Amino acid sequence: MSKALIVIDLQYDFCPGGALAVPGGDQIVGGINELMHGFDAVVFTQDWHPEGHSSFASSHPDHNIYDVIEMPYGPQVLWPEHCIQNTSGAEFHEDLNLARADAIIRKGYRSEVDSYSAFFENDKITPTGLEGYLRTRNINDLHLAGLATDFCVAYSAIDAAKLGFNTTVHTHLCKAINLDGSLETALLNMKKEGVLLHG
Ligand code: VGL
Ligand code: ZN
Repeated sequence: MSKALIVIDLQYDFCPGGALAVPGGDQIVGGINELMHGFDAVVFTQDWHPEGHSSFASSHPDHNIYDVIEMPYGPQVLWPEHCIQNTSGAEFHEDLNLARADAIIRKGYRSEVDSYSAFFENDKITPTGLEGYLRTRNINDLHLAGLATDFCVAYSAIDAAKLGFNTTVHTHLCKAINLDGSLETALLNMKKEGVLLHG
């Protein structure tokens, strides 16, 4: 049995100066590099949207950034355009130790569905393939860090716990967007699913 570190979306668009900047997003890079030492496997996720993605407010002329709309798969927050494929904003932070990546999972690449979780798209049924990757490598302990605590980290951690992985979120190595109390809700939901919060 092995343990993996999953580093969530440490990309320039989520760092200060980026299109969907998370306050302090760049401050956790060094700590995450340190944390990698103790793991059998390290996996990175990369938010990877095509231009005109349906999660962008710009794709919905009647709506504003941060509006919540009803999509065929459920409610969806509308974001500023971010992490567009092959742009500099979609690149990983240059200080991140990418050499340790055993695998990089891209997500959100289908125009019509967003994907917060590293395991399933927001329709909650389309898998990214990460579960199979981890299981075939005999990994049962997952540790998560990255951006953003209340969206991609929380959705990934909750799916991981539901899939039966022992799941820990390193909260001091995550930063939040915090829209309308989303951080508090995310922390509560993670605890409810049995996710260990390691502060
Ligand atoms: C994320 C909003 C939109 C995240 C990604 O990485 O938390 N949030 N796309
Ligand atoms: Zn996104």
